[in-house]
Amino acid sequence: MDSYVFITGASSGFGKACAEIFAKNGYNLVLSARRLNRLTALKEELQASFGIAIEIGELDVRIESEVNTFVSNLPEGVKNNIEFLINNAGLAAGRDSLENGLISDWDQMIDTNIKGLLYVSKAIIPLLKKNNQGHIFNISSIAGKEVYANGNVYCATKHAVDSLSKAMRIELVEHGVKVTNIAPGAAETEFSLVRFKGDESIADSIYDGYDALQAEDIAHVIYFAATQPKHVTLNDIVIMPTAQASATILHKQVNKAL
Ligand code: NDP
Ligand code: 8X3
Repeated sequence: MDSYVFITGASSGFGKACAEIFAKNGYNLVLSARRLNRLTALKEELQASFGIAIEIGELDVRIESEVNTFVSNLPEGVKNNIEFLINNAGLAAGRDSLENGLISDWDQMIDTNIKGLLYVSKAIIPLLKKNNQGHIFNISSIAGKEVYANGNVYCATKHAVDSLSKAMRIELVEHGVKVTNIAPGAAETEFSLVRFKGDESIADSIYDGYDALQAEDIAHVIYFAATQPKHVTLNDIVIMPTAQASATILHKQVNKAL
């Protein structure tokens, strides 16, 4: 297979699980994140298991020049064959009221979740348009559909992703490029550890008492959407743990955590 899947934030969680499922199915990969050591290990593992081609790069999506250099330095054979872009890199930083929130947290979320996604999309969209096909996955969140207490800026960034998915769909429909917005509920990755700045007990408590989504669940759904016939697009997918009814309503069983 010649097709490449370009994934941001492939060092952990959803991005890593997407790399694994596409690799298993014979797709080549372009993997990026800030933690290059993790990407190197993933590349070795996936190449050994599946014999696919993999490009990796240390990339902070907040830095436009890094994004442009990384994409323009890819070999022509890779650039011409990017079929899927998975705009996954993102984070929540903190969970405070606007009054108490840290501006550095807001900057990090806005710069990564919105501006980083835009920089990467701007660099990759011309490559997809040239081939009159392709498929962009934007990882939004249930926080892009609802707003919850102290979610303020994170929710705003994910609402922006939801809007940008709609905007991309309008701009790209005439070029045969599909756009799928993915809105997961609670998923057990490094997300909460990052949000709560390394506090494992708070992070773990987020997933206590119910079966949270796993990264592989999201990757399976993305792969399903990616492998529909050419004339079929799944535009917007909300994925929740069965125990979650809304952003804030979780049916937790006390015994389960014991
Ligand atoms: P993880 O923390 O496990 O993974 C986040 C990934 O994003 C890492 O690979 C990280 O790589 C990368 N990343 C963060 N900042 C940057 C940056 N500036 N430049 C490049 N890469 C960056 O969390 P998830 O897998 O859960 O998160 C993936 C996406 O899913 C995020 O956009 C998140 O908002 C969203 N999401 C998560 C949910 C959840 O409950 N887990 C639910 C709904 C949406 P590195 O640190 O190496 O750069
Ligand atoms: C992550 C899900 O509900 O913690 O986007 O915001 S939530």
